[in-house]
Amino acid sequence: MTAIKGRNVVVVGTQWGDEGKGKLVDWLTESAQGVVRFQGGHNAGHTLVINGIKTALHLIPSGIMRPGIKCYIGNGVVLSAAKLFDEIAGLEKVGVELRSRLRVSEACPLILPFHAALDVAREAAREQGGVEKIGTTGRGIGPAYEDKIARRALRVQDMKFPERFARKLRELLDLHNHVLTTYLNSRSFDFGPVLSPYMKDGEVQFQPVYDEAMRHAELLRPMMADVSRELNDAHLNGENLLFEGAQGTLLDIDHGTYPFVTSSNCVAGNAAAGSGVGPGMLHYVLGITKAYCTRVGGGPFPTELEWEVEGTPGYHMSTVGAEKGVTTGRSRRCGWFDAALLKRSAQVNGLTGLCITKLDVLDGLKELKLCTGYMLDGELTDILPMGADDIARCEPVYETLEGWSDSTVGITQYDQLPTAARLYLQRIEQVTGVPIHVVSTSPDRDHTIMMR
Ligand code: 2SA
Ligand code: MG
Repeated sequence: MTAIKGRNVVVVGTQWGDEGKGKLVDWLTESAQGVVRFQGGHNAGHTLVINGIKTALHLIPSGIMRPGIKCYIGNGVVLSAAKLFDEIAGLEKVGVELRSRLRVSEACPLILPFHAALDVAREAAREQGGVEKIGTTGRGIGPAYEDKIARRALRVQDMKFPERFARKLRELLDLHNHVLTTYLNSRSFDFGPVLSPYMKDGEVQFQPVYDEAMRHAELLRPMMADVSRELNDAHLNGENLLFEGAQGTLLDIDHGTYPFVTSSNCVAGNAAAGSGVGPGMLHYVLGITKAYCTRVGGGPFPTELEWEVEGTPGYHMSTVGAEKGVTTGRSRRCGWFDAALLKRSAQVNGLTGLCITKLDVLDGLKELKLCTGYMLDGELTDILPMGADDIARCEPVYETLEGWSDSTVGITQYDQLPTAARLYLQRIEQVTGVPIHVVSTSPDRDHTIMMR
């Protein structure tokens, strides 16, 4: 697999997240010395199965499960120190030694307790106002990025200077308490456990937020780093780096189904900006693509199927594929493979190759549909249009392909796949114009087909 291994690789999700990036990142770390997260926060959820043991990661790069690999949290990530230390504690409990291997950019904006409250309040306000919810994970991701873009965020580096931290926190609380009080007064809304430890007299209090942050600051200090410099040095030393995308291309703030998106750029180009390296350091872009489509949260999904009714193909995908969110446990919506969507993804990421995951979930379906384009305003288009409003008006155009009844679980050789499965994969390559380099036939690390 020299086409992928031996160079700096970016791994991105090409649909709405949950394509199985974690397994591939973990597998690719065999030949990498460093794994880098460059966007998102603890809204991500990667499941890894190693030696039959399931581990869920949210914030820490998947490479952490392999001894000796360095893991970097780049400047593009919004960091909840509280969640980071929860995750560290969980990993240490199962014997993963990591503190000396984890490097956190000093330029990461912080997610503080009131960000989650604002996130939850905004969603509730949408619902009460009769507007479709975004379906966020409620982790405070959007409000934290808002503070970053508005140039008022507290960053990891501020934690090193208590007075500076206190001054900036007071300014931030002035603003956000005003917003939160408005939400509280204008609607019967209960922030419940999200904020209760920090609230008094209807306001978020400075002291508990500050005290907690300072406790975390001390723990975080040994991991604080100039990640940009360390990555550039690692590259000069001939190390291979793996950039691990979170969420998926259609959740990208610019290129996704806006406004039903997350608040960061999930596309491959952000691996550079979100970690502090130049685009010339990114050599190969692997697009992880589920053999069908899923989405959690609101927003348009052209090939969505009925997935709650027993006996339907959507129900088959949902149950056989165990389609539940790793972070929030929400059920994922399911639908047919959308090659026109993948075409958009291939374009905005500059994909070098595809990895098709969960092919085995389709075992046993009599026939499969594959979306090759849409009818929009009476015209045929072969690529997903931009933004939720136009995407919601698309009528998918399908081709029907034969399914297969044999099990593909655990197959590691391409020529052992049923003929119909091979034809399905070939058709995906033809329509999208991107070669398939890897096929995954179960969550297990070893159940992987290398194409070239
Ligand atoms: P947010 O919280 O502001 O990022 O939510 C905005 C939209 O982004 C979607 N989103 C996700 N979609 C799929 N997987 C995600 N991570 C978890 C996982 C999700 C989970 O990997 O399983 O456990 O529920 C993720 N994170 C954000 C979200 O659904 C909104 O549509
Ligand atoms: Mg996930």
